[in-house]
Amino acid sequence: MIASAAAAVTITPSGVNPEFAQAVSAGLSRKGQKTLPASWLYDEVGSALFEVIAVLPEYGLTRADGLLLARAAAEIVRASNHPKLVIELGSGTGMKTGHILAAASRSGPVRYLPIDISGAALDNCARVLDGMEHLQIEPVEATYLDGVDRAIAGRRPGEHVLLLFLGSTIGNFNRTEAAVFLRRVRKRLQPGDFLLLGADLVKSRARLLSAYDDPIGVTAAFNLNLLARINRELDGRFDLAHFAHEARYNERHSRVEMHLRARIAQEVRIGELDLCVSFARGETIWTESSHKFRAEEIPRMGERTGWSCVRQWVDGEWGFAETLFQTK
Ligand code: AVI
Repeated sequence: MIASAAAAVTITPSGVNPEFAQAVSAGLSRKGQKTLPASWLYDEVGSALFEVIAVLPEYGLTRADGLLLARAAAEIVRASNHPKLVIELGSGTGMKTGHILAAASRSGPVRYLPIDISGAALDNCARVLDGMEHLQIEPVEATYLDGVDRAIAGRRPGEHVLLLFLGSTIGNFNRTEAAVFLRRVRKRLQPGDFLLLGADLVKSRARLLSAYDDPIGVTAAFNLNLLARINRELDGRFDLAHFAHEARYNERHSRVEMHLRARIAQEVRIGELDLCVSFARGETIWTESSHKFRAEEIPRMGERTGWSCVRQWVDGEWGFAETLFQTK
């Protein structure tokens, strides 16, 4: 059963999302390294491209996450005391979560509240899971923390929460931001609630670089779509042929960085921002970081932010971990 969703994004009369406009203006006006926040990679086109990335042979992350969840679902549900309220940060396609929900609803009704800023992603997720027996789906269209507040507000007496944060989205925060985020999530929950955190593990540079710079160019399109989105939504004049996708492995920070490199010196006008941005040849816009973890680092990160580690499941083939935490 699918319950209602509410809009979260404010659009001005000109059709411009002011938060996107502000992020682009701030990131491209910076002195030094230009940046664009990774969260803006996911418009309708970007989300569709990410779904293709997830099935590329070179990008094992999503497959490893799904396989681990399929294998460990019954254990996860048992170790989290058979939750009746499952909340997910990001709705994904609902496929991976289906394993957990199927195991949880085996012993009776379960309410599932996926939280996503994208109404389209929530619709897809609901479509994939609709019809599962004993499952009530209540999508929440919101940013993560606002969504948790709203989801928790509807908690029924005696219900404890299993909060899912899968797919290594935690890796798209830097390590400090990740700790702040985990602490903020913890503050919203109660003793006896659980968090299942999926995180990609450190692996060879070669493996990581081919995952983030695949030979058929899907990840390049995913990255370049951010400039195309600026053209579409903010009357930008980026010539995409003048930028190249670049994936770098930063060993010191154990992270893959995505950049867009200017192939030539150029000036780009963005009409809605009344802004002209200059690029030197070779200069980059840093669009995303994907941090990679050592398995033993993840329980420590939780312990420092108000969580106790209950158990960890590791996929050794690709290198991915699901870690179950309980509130301290
Ligand atoms: C969503 N996130 C965990 C993906 C990642 O691996 O950081 C996004 C992605 N970027 C490039 N490829 C996939």
